[in-house]
Amino acid sequence: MSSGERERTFVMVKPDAVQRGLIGEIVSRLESRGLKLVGGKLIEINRELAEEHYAEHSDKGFFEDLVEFITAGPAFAMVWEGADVTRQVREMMGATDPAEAAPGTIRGDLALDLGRNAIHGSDHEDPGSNEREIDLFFDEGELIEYERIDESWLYE
Ligand code: D4T
Repeated sequence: MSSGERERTFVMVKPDAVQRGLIGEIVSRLESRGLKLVGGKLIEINRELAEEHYAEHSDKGFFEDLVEFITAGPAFAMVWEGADVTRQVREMMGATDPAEAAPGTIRGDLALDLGRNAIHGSDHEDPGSNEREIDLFFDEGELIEYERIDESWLYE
């Protein structure tokens, strides 16, 4: 492997994008990049889980709307593996506010509004957030270790 350490990150298709039929589009982008899906499930996030996941925002004015939104319908939770994957997924997601997200990014192509921004990914600038979020949403037995057949063509 030539660049970056192989790691895992937590990614979630948010309820807006599930309702808009975008699970496949979002999974496809990550899959085509060469990232490896090691866990995935459709979930209904309850209030307790939402408050824990967004604990860092509990004192913000938008917190109540955020919790309401993320609990409003099913979300698709995933764990992806790859070189430098947490940062790479954040780059692919684009800016938090879709209005500011560059074309070509997931939010820049698929969303318009800050409160409906389609996707969540662990923060690469917050060390340990990927492992923390994976633990919050997945049991160890739900994650599968395997080799993708194209790995020797993806990594030098
Ligand atoms: P998430 O965590 O949802 O992937 O988004 P980001 O990591 O890109 O951004 P964030 O934690 O700063 O914000 C979490 C979530 O809150 C919504 N939000 C954010 C909002 O509704 N109003 C706001 O003013 C901000 C800053 C959008 C994402």
